[in-house]
Amino acid sequence: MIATVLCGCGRVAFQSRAEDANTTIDASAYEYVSFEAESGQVTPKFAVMPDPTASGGEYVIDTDNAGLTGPGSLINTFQLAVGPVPFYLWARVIADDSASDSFMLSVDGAAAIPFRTCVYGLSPSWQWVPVTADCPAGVDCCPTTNLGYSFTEGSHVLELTSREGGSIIDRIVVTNDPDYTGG
Ligand SMILES: [Ca+2]
Ligand SMILES: [Ca+2]
Repeated sequence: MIATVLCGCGRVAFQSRAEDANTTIDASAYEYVSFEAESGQVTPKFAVMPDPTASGGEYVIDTDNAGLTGPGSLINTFQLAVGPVPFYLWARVIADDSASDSFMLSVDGAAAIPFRTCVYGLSPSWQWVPVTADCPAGVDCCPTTNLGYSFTEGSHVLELTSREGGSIIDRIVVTNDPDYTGG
């Protein structure tokens, strides 16, 4: 937009390009690491399912009807180029039933916490949701604070295990952009 205002003067136009370059540098201060859930290590009763509406044409579902403490897992490993700074975890999910809208999530081997994919409510459509602080006792779905993880530069591991059978995850984003909303 600056280039349009200053159009007609080669020297100023050059400066505007420099400003654009600076803007790009500022934007790139945020890191976005994005990967398919199904690119991870899938152990039954977690399973990969084909779906033309899923990112990459597939998603991962916990097919264990028993839910909590059931067998199976999804393990995704990712690399970060910066840190330690607060990072946020986001996932593309379908949460269309209160009985199939959560996993247990362990980050870098820490104690597992509930990851409620219904944080923005139930919907039959794909939606992006953050990993958030847990809801009050007895509340299944609620918008709460996005959890920040002070990840160091290098390799990290996300492990999902069963909490509610039928829960679905398609794609994962790890970012230090606090204004990120998915996609
Ligand atoms: Ca639930
Ligand atoms: Ca996918």
